[in-house]
This record gives sequence, structure tokens and C-alpha cells, in this order.
Amino acid sequence: MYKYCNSFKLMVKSKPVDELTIVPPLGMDVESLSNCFRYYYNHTLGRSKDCKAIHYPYKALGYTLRDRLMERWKETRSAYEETDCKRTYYLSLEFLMGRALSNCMLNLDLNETVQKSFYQLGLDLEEIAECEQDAGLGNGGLGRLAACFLDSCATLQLPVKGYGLRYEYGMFKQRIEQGHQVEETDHWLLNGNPWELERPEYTQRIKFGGYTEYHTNNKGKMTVYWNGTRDVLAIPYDIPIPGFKNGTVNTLRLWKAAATDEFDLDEFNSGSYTEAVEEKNSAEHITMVLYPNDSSENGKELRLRQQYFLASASLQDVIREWLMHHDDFSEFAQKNCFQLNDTHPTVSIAEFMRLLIDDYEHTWDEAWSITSKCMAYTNHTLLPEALEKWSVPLFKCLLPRLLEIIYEINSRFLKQVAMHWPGDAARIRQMSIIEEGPVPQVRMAYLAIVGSFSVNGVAALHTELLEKGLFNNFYQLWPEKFNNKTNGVTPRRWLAGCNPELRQLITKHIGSEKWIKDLSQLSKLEKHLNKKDFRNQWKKIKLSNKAKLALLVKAECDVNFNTDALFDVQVKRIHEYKRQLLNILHVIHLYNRIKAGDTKNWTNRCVLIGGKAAPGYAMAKLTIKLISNVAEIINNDPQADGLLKVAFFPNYNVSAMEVICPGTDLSEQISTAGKEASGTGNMKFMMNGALTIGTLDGANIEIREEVGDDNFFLFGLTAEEVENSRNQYNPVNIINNDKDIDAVIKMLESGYFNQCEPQLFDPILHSIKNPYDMWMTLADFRSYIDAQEEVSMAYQDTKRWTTMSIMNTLSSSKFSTDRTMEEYNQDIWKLDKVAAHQIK
Ligand code: 26W
Repeated sequence: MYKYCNSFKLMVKSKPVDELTIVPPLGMDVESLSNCFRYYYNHTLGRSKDCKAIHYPYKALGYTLRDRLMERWKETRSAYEETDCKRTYYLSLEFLMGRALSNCMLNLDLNETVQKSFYQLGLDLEEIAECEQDAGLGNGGLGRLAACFLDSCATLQLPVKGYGLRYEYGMFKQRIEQGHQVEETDHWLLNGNPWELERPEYTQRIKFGGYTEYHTNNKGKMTVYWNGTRDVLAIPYDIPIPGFKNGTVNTLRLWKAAATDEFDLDEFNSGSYTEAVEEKNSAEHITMVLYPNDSSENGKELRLRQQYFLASASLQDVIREWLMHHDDFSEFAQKNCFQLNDTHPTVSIAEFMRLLIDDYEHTWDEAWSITSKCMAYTNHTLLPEALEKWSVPLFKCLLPRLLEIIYEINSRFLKQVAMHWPGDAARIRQMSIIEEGPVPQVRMAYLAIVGSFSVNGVAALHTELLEKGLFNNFYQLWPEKFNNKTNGVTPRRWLAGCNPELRQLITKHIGSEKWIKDLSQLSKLEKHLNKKDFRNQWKKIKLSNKAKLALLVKAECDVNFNTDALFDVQVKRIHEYKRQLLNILHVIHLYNRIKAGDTKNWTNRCVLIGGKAAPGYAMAKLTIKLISNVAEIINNDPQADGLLKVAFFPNYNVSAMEVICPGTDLSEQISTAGKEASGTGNMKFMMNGALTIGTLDGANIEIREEVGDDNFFLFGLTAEEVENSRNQYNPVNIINNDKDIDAVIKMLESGYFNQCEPQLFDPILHSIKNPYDMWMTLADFRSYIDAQEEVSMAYQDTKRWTTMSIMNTLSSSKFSTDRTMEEYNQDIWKLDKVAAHQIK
């Protein structure tokens, strides 16, 4: 018998009672939905017709739909159990889910039914749907990718479960005050969350702190005890993840931290009751807030606590479920896989070793054999400052047993290195999981590579750069571990859901809706490319989507966008490598042309830039201020009226993107080549018929390959050229030799955009002119200006533009996460698809 026994097991011993669980299926018709809605509104929520708070009807609808999900959820679970299928667990500190309501209606095919029901009830569905808070449990690309993956796995009927944290506060809300970013908390759970189901019966206990003790038992076997810990409880909340019209509902399990009851007994007994209760706070802090950094790690203890909390709770949960149906771990590695979303959950590798050795009495070799066959690691960034490292002293204090295990993993690993490169001491130093220095550090990426059987990048170029650069030593040692999995986006949310008019047009011309599950069918539209009627409808839909975006821009930014103009959009996190600065420099160039009267053959433009800056990232915040100031001047200059408008979009998030990408003409993907791992916004724009102006970076390269050179506006240095020209980079020379660039810099230096705020933008000017500018903004400026001029000319040729727009959507099928998930499954997970039992 294992010394570790979960009390929950006692509860499942008793035979399930059929009488309790046999229920007739719920109706999917208008009347059933209306009745169910009325029941929740009146009885469960206790509201009357006078109630003005809009979130009650929203909640009642949420419950009504969740009930329909619940039936399918149970059927999916039992299908997985009956087949004893292999499973994958997607471990991620971030899931940027956005809203659930419209996604649920789309995937359950209840859009029309709910609309009819609401019409009869006299309710405005659109208004009610708008009151749903985004589940913003992620920073950007990596978190949204996790959400798209879950959608595709459910649609493909892959038994994949997400594990994450239920942050009380999601990604901060961004307000712009006099051009500056102001952060506000995102208390997204304030009005409750109808989509989650609390499962307190599966609570897990997580250890922190303490010390280790070694005891030898009577058989001479040494056992390690991790004692004196301060434990925290992990309570799971399940979110249903519906597949598209297939009866499958997978699970996203999010953990909330809570204090244990016995935690403070000593203090309680000594009379300090209130102090003892106060201590509860520190436990609950673990899942209080999402860290809003998306590129630089800051080594905060609470962040390591979060990571271990997720890893330990999830692994214990998987083991619990495994042991309900299996006697031992002999088949565990064949039947389970953990995909690590970046290094954030990588402490799982050490934690799984601990559980197998200390709690389930495996030898080191047995435990390592299981662990290293189950773990797979995805890298999402090439930026060295984003690679996670934890100080050894901090690790030792918080997770002493895990540090011992990491040291042991490292020592065995370094022996392998020594065998492979005999006498190469430098190699051992370079590859060690522990970085030596005044304060030694645990390199989480190295731990991830050593402990995983698969290591992947997220676009072809990115994987190539990992192999040649960042992880080259490891690639030499284990080339077979490395593979590429180009990112994608789910076509449900990012085409069918956010662009209903285009969905209709595509369906009409393909003849069925099957393309929503099989995006390669978009190529069937090719025969309509030159048909007048189809093209006219295409244009009409883009115009209508632009009108919706213009309304949003008016509401959020108070700037008037004219739908005749070219809508030029860059929305993503604000970062120097993404070069929002290059974009705004181009805007200043256009403005200079207007001021100089150089407006022959002019194309009117509306430039929209949006995104959040990490609260501690001064340069990113200053870039927002610059964009806002430039916008203010240009929008109020009558000379520019009609020719050029600029707006900074506040609080860019998933729901905003659902309006922005269908209404965009030009997608800005202008990072310094070799810096953007993949990008996924680029794919959303492409799918919705926007054209890309971009560098040869990340997935842009593959986008261009798919759509063809003629339908993509390319500019800038390649990744190789960037690295090779760093030494010769001389921005001041570039300025002196290009009068347009010189004019832009002079405008900035003159203080034209900061007349009441002298010197405000000096740090930006310094960074532009710095020969060591990491992002080499000016190296690509001329080429960018020229490519933008091509864009302007192309836009005037409506016929050409429409063809290019259609070609972009038509060629976007590679960028569906359905394709991405099929590849993960074929190469890494090797899961069988399991259909859920259908509800009659
Ligand atoms: C430690 C702080 C931290 C937090 C998040 C460092 C790094 C991250 C992420 C790796 C940042 C991120 O979201 N990366 C993006 O991942 C996307 C999905 O693969 C890619 O498309 C983007 O190119 C990449 O920047």
C-alpha cells in the first residue's frame, strides 16, 4: 500500500446510484431554452422584471447553456474512461480564454435558437453578451495559443485537458490618461462566473518550505521525508471546453489557492486568533494575480510559488485519477503526456520525480524513465531576458526537496555531457542546469530540455534559430528531441465567430459549413476569385466590418475613422522588438509629406495601434505616450483631416480583437527579424482577409509562402542580415543620408509632439540613434517607407486589393490550430481520437 493515500478514495468506493444520474436529455429548442432561462432568472437568481442589472440575464443564459454542456461533458468523460485512452495534459500558467458565451453558442450550434428565444423574451442578446467580462488569464500570444489549442483539441476529439491557475485578478485593464498608460485591476469574477464548476472533492495539498529528512527502513531502503512544511490547498474549478458541433466537451481545470484549516493551530491556541486568520491571506495570495510581464522574468518568489502550485496540484490530480483505474505506474508513460507551455510549469519535471520516488516508492531510474517519457517542452521566445532562472537560495528555501532532485538530475546529466565531449570543461559549464556565479541560478529551459522527450519551437525559423543558436549544445547532443510546430489560431473564434457575414459568404460558395472544421476547404473558393458577384460581396462585407471597427474606435478613442480610408492596424503587446516605434515613425513621415504638400496620388489612412505595456517597462510606456501625442497633433491638424488619422486603442484584449481583425485592411507584423518566435495575430488578420506588411520573422515567413510573394508586402533585413550587420550598424549615418528619415528625426528632436513636455521623448531618440540599438529600427526604416508606399498604391487599385484580400483568406488554412494540433498529436502525443457518446 502506498504511504500516500487520498481521503477522497473512500468516497468513490460506494456504487454509483443509477436513480440519481438517469436524467432525460435537455431540449435544444427555443421553448426549452426559454423555460430554462426563466427558471434560472426567477428561481435560482431570484430576480424580477424590474431588475436593471444586466448581468443577471447574462448569468441565467450562462447557466442554461452550461446545463447543455454538462450533459455532453459527462458523456465525453465516460467515453474517455471506458476506452482507457492515452491523454495529454496541457500545463500552462496562462489561458487567455476571452468570452465564453458566444463561443458556446457557436459550438453547440445554438446561435439561432438563442436569438429566437431572446426575441420572444424581449431581451437584447447582443447587449447581454457584451456584459461578459473577458477571462483575461494571460499576457498575450502564449496564453491565447493555449486557449486556441483547447478549442481545436475538443473539435478534433483529442483527450486533452488543460491545467492552469484561477487568478482572482487577470491581466490588468489599461486606461489611457493624457497619453499615459494607467493600470487598473481586472476583478473579472466580481459578478460570479457561470462557466465554472467548483470541485472541492478533488482538493490537493501543496507543500512549501520546511526541510528534508532521510530515514532508512527495516529493509535497508532509504526514504526521504519533506517535513516542517507550510501547506496550501489547491481547489479545482472546471471550465467546459466544447468542440465544434461534435458532442465533445473537454476540461480546463484551474486551481485556486486556499489556506488549510490546521495551518495556524499553534497560534490559535496561544490566543492570537486574528493573527492566525490573517495568515490565511498569504496562502490565498498565490492565485491572486497574473504576472503582467510577457518578456522579462523578474525572479519574484510569489511567481515560483505559483509555478510549483500549478505543477504539484496538477500532477497529484493526474496521479489520483490514474490510480483509480490502475494498480501501478508500469503503463503510465504509455498513457500520459504533459505538454509544458514554455518553462513556466517546468518544475513539474522535478515534482513528478519527487512524487514517484518519495510518495510511490520508485527507484531513481524507474522514476526518471517514466518522467522523461511523459514530458514535452514548447519554447516560445528567443529573447535571452525572457529565459527563466531561479536563484538557488530562493529555491532551497521554498522547495528544498525539489532542489535536491534538480541537483541529482543535473549531476547525472553532466556525466552524459562528459561522455559525449570528453575533457570539454567549458561545455559542462555552458550546459549545466545550474549556472555558476555569485548567486547560482537554476536554468529552467535546460531542465526542461533534459527532462523532456520533445522540444519544439513555434515557427520554422524559430525552431531553426533554437537549434543553431540558443539550444545548439543540446541539439548536438539530442537532435532527435527537436521539432517544429508552427502555431495557429482556431478558425471557430477567429473566422466563423468573429466574422459572421464572411462565414455566410464562404458557406454559400463552398456549399456547406464543413470548412469550419476543415479549413483546407477554403481553397474551393478559388474558382470564385474572379466572379463579380462574389468579389462585390467580399468588398461589401469588409466595408461593413470596417464600419463596425470605426464605431468601436469612435467609442474607445474618440477618433473618426472614415471607412473609405485604408485601415492600417498594429495590435499586440508593446515591446521594442515588435517595433511599434517603426510604425509611428512612418506615421510621422506621412504627416511630414502632408505638411510639405507632397500628397499627389495620396491614399487616405487610418492608423490604429493598441497593446499593453508591462507595468515596469518604461520604454514601452513611453512609446504609448509618443503614439498618443502624435495622434493628438495629427488628428487636430486640419491639414491632415481626411488624409491621415491615428488612434491608440486602449485595453486591447481578446474581445477587442474579435472586432478589430475583421475590419482591418493592413496588418502590421514588423518585428526585427529573428526576434518574434511566431506571432499569431498575423494569422487572425490573414484569415479575415487583411494583407500583411511584414519582415521575414516568425510565422510571417510561412504566411508569405502560403499566400505568395505578390500578396504580401515584404521589407527589411533577414534574421541573418540583422546578426551580420550589427557591428556595422550606424543609425546616424542612415539619418544623414536619407532626407525623409532626417526629417522625421528632426520633427521629434524639435519637440513638435511634446511642446509642453520638454525632453519627454529623449530616451526614444537616444535608443533610435544608438549604434547598439538591439532592434535596429532605422536599418529597416527606408525599406519600410517604400513598402508602405507600395501598399498605398495597391489600395488605390481596388480590383487588385480585393484579389489579394481574398487570396489571403483562401491561403490561410495552414494557420488553423486544427493543423497544429494534428501535428502535435502525430509527432508528440500519439493520442487516439475518442468520440463522445451522442446525446439523443
Ligand atoms: C517570465 C516572463 C515571461 C512570460 C511570458 C516570459 C515570456 C513569456 C512568453 C513566452 C511571451 C509570449 O507570449 N511569447 C509569444 O508566444 C506566442 C505563442 O507561441 C508567439 O506567437 C509569440 O511570437 C511569442 O512572443
